[in-house]
Amino acid sequence: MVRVSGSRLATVLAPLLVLPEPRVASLRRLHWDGFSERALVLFFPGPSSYTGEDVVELQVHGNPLLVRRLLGHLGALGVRMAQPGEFTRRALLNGKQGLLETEALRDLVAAETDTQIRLAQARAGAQPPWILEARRLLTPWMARAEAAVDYGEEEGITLNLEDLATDLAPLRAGFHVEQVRARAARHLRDGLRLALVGRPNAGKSTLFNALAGEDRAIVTEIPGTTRDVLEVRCEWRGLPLRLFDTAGLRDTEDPLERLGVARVRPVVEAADLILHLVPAMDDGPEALLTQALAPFEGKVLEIRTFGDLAGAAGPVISAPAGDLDALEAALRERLLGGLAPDACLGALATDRQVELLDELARQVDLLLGLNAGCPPELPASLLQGAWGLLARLTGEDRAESALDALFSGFCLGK
Ligand SMILES: Nc1nc2c(ncn2[C@@H]2O[C@H](COP(=O)(O)OP(=O)(O)OP(=O)(O)O)[C@@H](O)[C@H]2O)c(=O)[nH]1
Ligand SMILES: [Mg+2]
Repeated sequence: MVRVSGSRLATVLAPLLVLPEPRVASLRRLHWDGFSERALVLFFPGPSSYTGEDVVELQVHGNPLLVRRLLGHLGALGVRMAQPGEFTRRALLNGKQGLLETEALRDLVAAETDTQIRLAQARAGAQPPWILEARRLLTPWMARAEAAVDYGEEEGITLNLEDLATDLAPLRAGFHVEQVRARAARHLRDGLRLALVGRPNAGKSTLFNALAGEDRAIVTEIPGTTRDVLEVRCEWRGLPLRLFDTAGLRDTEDPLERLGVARVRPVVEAADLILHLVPAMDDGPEALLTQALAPFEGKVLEIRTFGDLAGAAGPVISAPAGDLDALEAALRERLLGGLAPDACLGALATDRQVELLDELARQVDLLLGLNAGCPPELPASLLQGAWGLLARLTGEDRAESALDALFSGFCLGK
């Protein structure tokens, strides 16, 4: 399918075809350079089109050479190739969709697992309701703060910070909920990077295969089976995973095994979470391993394998027996703030979004922590700041939109 967007479409394409009735699939014969191609043509007049401009779609036979020739002819007519994402960029600039939606569409195209598709789809719809709610709560307080700054002296208008704190408290609570959801959603969007480490025969490759749902790694009773680092991307119980199987860590003379052990370090460094597998019949983790993992303490999760053979304290699993509930619970706890993947539907998820949300929460925390005696300029600028961050989040950071909303339906009472 060849898609053309722009103004003056009818004029530019006139030598090739007469545009058909809008939004009706029509058969047309296209003639150029001695070719005669029957095409299905769709015309979407602006502004009711994806880009907001006139758009025409030409469905021709899927011969790459034929398509190249058609593109060449379009070029001769004055049409140029679109840059990557340019249709969507125009849609954004022409106000056909917001920035959040555009980011969600980008994620939808890049999604690799079912959960990632569902998360991106949920963000591609309407703006998150908490953003609307935040605007509704902030608007009157911005006006009151402005009034106190501008007319405080002569009119005796003051800002009641206690009322403000009571009124905006739900906002703070809401932001904090969204922060937890957004962190989890970001992890799911990127995929959880899990490194499996442990002594030889701890059951790393067995777990790797079980989570991947396929026999990717060699499993034997011989210690030191795995040497290379293996990576697989998969989704397990709704969790998009990037799994790394590694060589069992031990002091060894075997040169091949030493090479494998040396490769574990970068994997462990890049991981979101290091699963340290310790067989349940062992007294505990080996000193060598505890020492090697000490620098990564914050992201190490100790899991007891061989749960079918022996009991032990802490999360216990058995991949051969299909008993992995403890692992699922631990992953949710450690990486998703205790949330199930579905609980992240509609949450913000990109780095840009999460950073702005964090900044927003900081502003509101500062606002609610102000002392009763402070000058109104302080709350006024924090409120403006919060408003600006919301606008940056949604991509409408034009000053007018803030001002319009601010003064509509509000007067100074004079
Ligand atoms: N009963 C039982 N056997 C297990 C379990 N996990 C792994 N095994 C067995 O233990 C042996 C070693 O398992 P692997 O998965 O190869 O262990 P590994 O940690 O990858 O070992 P290396 O690659 O040598 O470091 C195999 O015979 C597995 O079938 C478990 O939870 N219960
Ligand atoms: Mg192995």
